[in-house]
Amino acid sequence: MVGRTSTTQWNVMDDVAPLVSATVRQPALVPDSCIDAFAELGVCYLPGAFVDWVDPLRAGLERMMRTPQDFAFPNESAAEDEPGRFFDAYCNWQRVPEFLLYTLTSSAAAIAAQCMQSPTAQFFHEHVFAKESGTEKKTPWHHDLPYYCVDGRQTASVYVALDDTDEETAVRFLGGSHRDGNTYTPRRFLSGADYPQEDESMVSAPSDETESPHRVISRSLVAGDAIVFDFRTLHGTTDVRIQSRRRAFSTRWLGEDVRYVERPGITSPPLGDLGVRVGEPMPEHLFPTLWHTPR
Ligand SMILES: O=C(O)CCC(=O)C(=O)O
Repeated sequence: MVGRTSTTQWNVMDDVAPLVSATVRQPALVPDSCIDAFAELGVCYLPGAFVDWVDPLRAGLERMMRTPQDFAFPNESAAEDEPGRFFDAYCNWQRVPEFLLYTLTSSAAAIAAQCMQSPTAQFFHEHVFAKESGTEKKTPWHHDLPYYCVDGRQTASVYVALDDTDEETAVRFLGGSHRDGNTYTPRRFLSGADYPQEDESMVSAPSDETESPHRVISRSLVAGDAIVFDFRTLHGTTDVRIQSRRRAFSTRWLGEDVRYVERPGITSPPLGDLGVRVGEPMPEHLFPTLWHTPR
């Protein structure tokens, strides 16, 4: 079965505040060079930042991949006649103990706040990706912001490689695309096609990196390396065959200026019933602020 197969309820807890106040996040000091690259290019690399988290995050992901129907928003994006497996799923952080622990105690929140240059980092959700050995399916070029029911300039994904990944098959970025003023139409991972056009102001992302005026940024990764990127930075992959499975765990963070928006199409995740009004911050009981920069 391909595409989004089934989903369970994502918000298992009514209010995450008690868990947040009972836990402490690890601090981190992001080098200025990384903060500058994030501002300039929309992406920066933190080698080895999450080495200690590789095993627990792999264990959580492994369970999801075995029984995807028990988890929220699972997708299979390699078609039945295509080799390999391209799995992704999101909004399972309340359900998978390893993901919950990482979210509430790791330095991801501190790293996101510094890269976004925001005094706070509010947690949006997590997203896992796995391509099995033999997969040729590319991740289509896209940026994340228009998939989401939020808008703002201070956003960051903290993407942790869970396997060593060569440069040809690692996720790659179009440097500076977060500042080009365009909003790119969301794209389906299975077909690579744009969502039906419901917002006239959006433009189609390049289908190939050679079509873009922006510089391609790509690196090989070692398990535990982190990439931090803006929700507006275009990213994707090649269709080079994956030689050994490559998995990743990404958390999505909102800075101080981010607010709830309604989009003409369906958002991912589809969060239409939050009781929040356009222009308000995302509700804390479900999307907790996990970092306040000490004064
Ligand atoms: O790992 C990949 O191929 C895709 C990652 C991605 O699209 C994301 O983190 O938003």
